[in-house]
Amino acid sequence: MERLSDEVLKRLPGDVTVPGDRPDRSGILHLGAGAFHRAHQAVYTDDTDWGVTVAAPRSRDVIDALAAQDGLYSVATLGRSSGNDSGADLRVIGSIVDTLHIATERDRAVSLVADPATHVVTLTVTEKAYRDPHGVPGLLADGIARRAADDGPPLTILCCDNLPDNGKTTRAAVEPLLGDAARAWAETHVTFPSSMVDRIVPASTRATYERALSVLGVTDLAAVEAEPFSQWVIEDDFAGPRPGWDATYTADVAGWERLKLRTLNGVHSTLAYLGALAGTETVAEALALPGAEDFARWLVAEQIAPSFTPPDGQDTVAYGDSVLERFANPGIRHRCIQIAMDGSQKLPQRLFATIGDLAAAGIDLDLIALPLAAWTRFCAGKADDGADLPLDDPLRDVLRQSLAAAGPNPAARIDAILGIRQVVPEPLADNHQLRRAAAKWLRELDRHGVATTLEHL
Ligand code: CS2
Repeated sequence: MERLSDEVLKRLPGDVTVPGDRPDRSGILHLGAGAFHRAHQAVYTDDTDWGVTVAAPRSRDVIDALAAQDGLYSVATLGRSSGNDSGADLRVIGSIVDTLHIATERDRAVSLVADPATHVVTLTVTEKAYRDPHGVPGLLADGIARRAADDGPPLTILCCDNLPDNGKTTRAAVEPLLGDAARAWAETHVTFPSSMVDRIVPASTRATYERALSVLGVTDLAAVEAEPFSQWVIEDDFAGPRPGWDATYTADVAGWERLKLRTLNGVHSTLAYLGALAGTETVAEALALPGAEDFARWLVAEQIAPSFTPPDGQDTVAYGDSVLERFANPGIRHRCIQIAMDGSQKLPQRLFATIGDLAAAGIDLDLIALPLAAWTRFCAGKADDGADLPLDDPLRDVLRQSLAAAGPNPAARIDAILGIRQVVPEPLADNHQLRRAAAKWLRELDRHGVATTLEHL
C-alpha cells in the first residue's frame, strides 16, 4: 500500500489541509515522539518557517513510520465541529524534517543539542523521565557540556510535560550533572522556560490509521487524532531566537500550570480511576456514569477552586465546565487505563498539591478524598467486577507491597498509601481528616463499587 510522502501531497483530496513550503533544516530538537508532540508542538511549528528534528528515546515505531513518509503525517481533529464524511478534519503536518533514535544514536543526539543551528530543545518525555539522570537529563547535560566547550550560541530548553514549574524541574534535573565550567557557561547561555501545554490526544489505534487511510487514500502509520481545543502558554524566557509559535507568552506560567494540572489533569485522573474500577473504557463513558458529572462539578467547585488563585481573568469553575465538555467529546476515545498509568508520578501535582493547600487553609477534605480512595483501590489491581487491572507505574512494587502488608482494612490501606514519601508530602501522611474521609470512601468502594457510590453521593 502506498505511503504518505512529499510525492503524493499534491494528489490528496481537496478537503485535506497540506503543508506549504517545507523547512529544509530544523532549529528545534524535540525529545519524545509520542502522539502528544505530533498533535501539539509540531502543529504549532507547522505554522512557522521552523523545522523540528524528532528524537525518540526508546521505541523506533514512530520515527521509522515518519522516516518512511518524508516526515509527514496527519492529525485528525475529532469532535462536534468536524467537517467531512469520516467525521474528521485532516491536516498533514510538514514541520518534522528529520528523526533520530536516542537509544542507538545517542552521540548524534548529544551533537544536536550542541549544534549551533539548534536554538530550542523541546521535551515531551513524561513525568518519570526527569528522575532518571542516565536518560534525558544526562543527554541534555552532555549536549550542554559540548556546547559550552565550543562556546556555542545560547540555547533554550523548553519542557512540555505536565509538571509544575516544569522549567525549574528540568533545570534541577540537568544542572547537577554538569561540571563546573559547563554549569557556569549554562548560567548565562541556557534558559529553561516553563510552559503549560494542553490538548487531548489519545494514543493512536488501528481506527486512527484506518481513518487516515480512508481520508488520504494512502497509508499513514504516524497518524494521530486529537480534540479541536489546543493551548500553549510559555514563559517568555528564550535564550536565543524564539520560533513564531502562535502561543501565549507570559512572565508567569505558574498560575496556568496550577489551573490546568489541578483542574483538567486532576479531574482526568479522578475519572480514569473511577472509570477503570467501574469497567468503563473511556473518559467520556466514565463521565456518563450516573452521578459522575455532578461529582466532577462539586470536586472542582468545592475543592479544586478554593485551593489556589487562578491566573488573571480565569475562573476555575468556568474552566472546569469547559474541561468537562471536552471530556464528553464523543469523537475522542481516550482510554481510562492510558490516563491511569504512572499515578505515582502524576498525582503529586494533580491531587496531593490540591489536598495540601486545602489542608493548610483549613478547608474540609471530604470530596477530594474520593479520588485518593479510588487510586488506592485501583493499585490493588482488581476492577469492581473482579476483572484484572494493569498497574503500569514505576513505583508498582512499592505500591503493591505496601498494600499487601496493610491487609484488607480500608484505614490501613489508606495509611499505607499515605506513607509512601516519594508520592505523598509529609504533612498529609497523618492528616486525620484526610485519613478518615479516604478510609470511608474506600470502604464504600469495596462494598458497593464505583457505580453505586457515585449514584448515591
Ligand atoms: C492525561 C493528559 O494521560 C494523562 O495523564 O491527563 O495526557 C491530558 O490528556 C493532557 O494533559 C491534556 O492536555
